Amino acid sequence: MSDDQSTGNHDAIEAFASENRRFPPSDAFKVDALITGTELYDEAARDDEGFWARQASELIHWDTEWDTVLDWQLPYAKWFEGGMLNVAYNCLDRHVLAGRGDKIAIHWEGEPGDTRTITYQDLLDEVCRFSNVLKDLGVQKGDRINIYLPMIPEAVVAMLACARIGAVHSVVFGGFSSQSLSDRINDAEAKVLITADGGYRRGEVFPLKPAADEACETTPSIEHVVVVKRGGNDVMMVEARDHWYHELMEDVSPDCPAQPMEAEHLLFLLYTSGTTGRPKGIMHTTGGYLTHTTFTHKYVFDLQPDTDVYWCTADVGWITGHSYIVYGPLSNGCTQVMYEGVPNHPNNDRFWEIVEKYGVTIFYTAPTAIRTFMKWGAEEAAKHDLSSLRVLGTVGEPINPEAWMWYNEHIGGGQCPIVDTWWQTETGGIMISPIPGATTTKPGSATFPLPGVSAELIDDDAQPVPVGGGYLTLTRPWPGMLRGIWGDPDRFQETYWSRFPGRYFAGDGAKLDDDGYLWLLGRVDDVMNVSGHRISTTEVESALVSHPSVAEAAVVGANDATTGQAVFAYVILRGGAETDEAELRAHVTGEIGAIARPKRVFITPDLPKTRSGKIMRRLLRDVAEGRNIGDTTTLADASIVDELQAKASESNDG
Ligand code: 7RM
Repeated sequence: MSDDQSTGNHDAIEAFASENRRFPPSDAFKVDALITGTELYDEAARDDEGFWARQASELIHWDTEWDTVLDWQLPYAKWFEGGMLNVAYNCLDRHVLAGRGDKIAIHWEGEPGDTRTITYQDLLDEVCRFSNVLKDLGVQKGDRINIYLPMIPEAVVAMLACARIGAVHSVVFGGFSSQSLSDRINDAEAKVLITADGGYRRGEVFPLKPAADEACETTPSIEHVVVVKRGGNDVMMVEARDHWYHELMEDVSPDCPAQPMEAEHLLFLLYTSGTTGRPKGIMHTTGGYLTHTTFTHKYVFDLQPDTDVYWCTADVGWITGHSYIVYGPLSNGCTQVMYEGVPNHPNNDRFWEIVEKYGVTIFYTAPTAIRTFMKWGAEEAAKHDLSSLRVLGTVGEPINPEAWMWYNEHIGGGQCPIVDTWWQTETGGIMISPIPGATTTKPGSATFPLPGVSAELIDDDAQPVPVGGGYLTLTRPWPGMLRGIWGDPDRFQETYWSRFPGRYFAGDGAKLDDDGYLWLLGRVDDVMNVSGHRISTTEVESALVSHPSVAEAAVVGANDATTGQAVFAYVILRGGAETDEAELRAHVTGEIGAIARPKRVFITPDLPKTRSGKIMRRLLRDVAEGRNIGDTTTLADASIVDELQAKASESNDG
């Protein structure tokens, strides 16, 4: 810990760890890189609106030019008003019209090993037909459509068909329960539900249609259910309400011209769970969102459209799937891989087999996946030729420096820049990230705001923090920003704009180091207070993961009579590795200092995670404080909490 970091009186979070390894872009990478200098940053710093306007006109096809770039009535932004465009046209038609209809849009790989190769022409035809199907079912511009599908190409088709006709999609991740689905349908008052019989996961068919049926018992707005056949499992079809996708698609016209939409036309709702109460329907609109996702997908991944094979491992049910499987990549006309299943079916090397098979060049995944690969051991990746890879990305949580180093060495072969991309469902697209040909990276830092993004770290009194810990805020509107919460303007104002007037704040802590690099420190609710020190769970977790035996760690602050809170750690070991509680406590003391030494360290086979893979520290806090666990509905595997509770009580007795 350096002394200069304790000088601020209002440090929201104290910053402890320091990381001095640096990775400048290699000369070999810079030769063909899109950006190697500061030109975009300089341009945007002079005039951010002008910068975004240039991106919008260069990257997007507009049927009608806009009149005003930005109308900013805090907290409501309107981008490119007066402009008209169609998102599906930008993702499909324009590539086909430019002679790239035979280019592969999607190499789809089913979990059982079946594959589909889909060109831009194929995708356009399928989207046009399904647009006509929706119209025949009575869907009109502005109507809400729910999508509850596995990771199959029809999910992309359904989203783009909605965009083509101006319907608003609301995708619900296939792992959510019927209750979550019906809550989301009812909040949006959706008219049509698009689902499947089932999909493949871990070698088995997981049924979706029964959950959809159950949801529809309490969703009066649903008029039609369209069912894609994928799992082959038996399903019940309700007369007049339910229709097979393949039957509807049989005799429908493939002709459906794209209708231009207003730049601020609602493109989709995506529900995200708040800290309390019911989920929020985050609203994203057309022109700004497409500009933001197209720009960031191109420059953050240094996209070379003629040669790259891009793979984002997210599910389309999350914002990462929306922005970086569907809209950004297809708008940029690139070739991508889409995979249906889990990373360990049939074996732990499935991802690396896919990278080798398709020659993936850009790979984008989550820290939780990387830490799982660490646990499985580097030999899984070593079984395959990964030399096609040239850019690696991460998103979803802070990446611990040692997980970053492992990714760099064992997946990137020491050759690939890593882009650690910070953003949120609410931001629509990437906000803070390296640009791979231009930015010297440090393991664990998301580095700097992208050109056109204004981020500022502040303390409790909203004073800027030049060095050290603080709250991450955004001070200027950006094109992909959320336009509100569906049906709840007060909650929009309250959640994001009230804590620091005039600024957007969605709950993350961060620190700035002496070189101006940003380090995300997790949600501010996850900050611990030990003897009056505000310690980030992320930093203690990273200290634990820097021990050679540790693959993954989750840290929480639990009530403690003497220190206010005490540090409790839950640790997953790397395959075959051994260590014990005393050694790990000592290791944290060595890395950070005695102030962060865990009171207890529990070695566990698993950790409670949300369905999108984020560690649920709230549940661990409940376990550590001996409370019974209440709501586990958003948990991926609820049984792990029971195991941890058993472990906690055993060790307390002993
Ligand atoms: C894209 C996505 C948003 C929250 C966000 C952070 C955390 C995401 C990073 C990260 C550190 C990153 N949308 N987060 N990316 N933290 N470094 N690169 O994940 O709405 O589901 O979550 O995720 O806390 O606020 S999200």
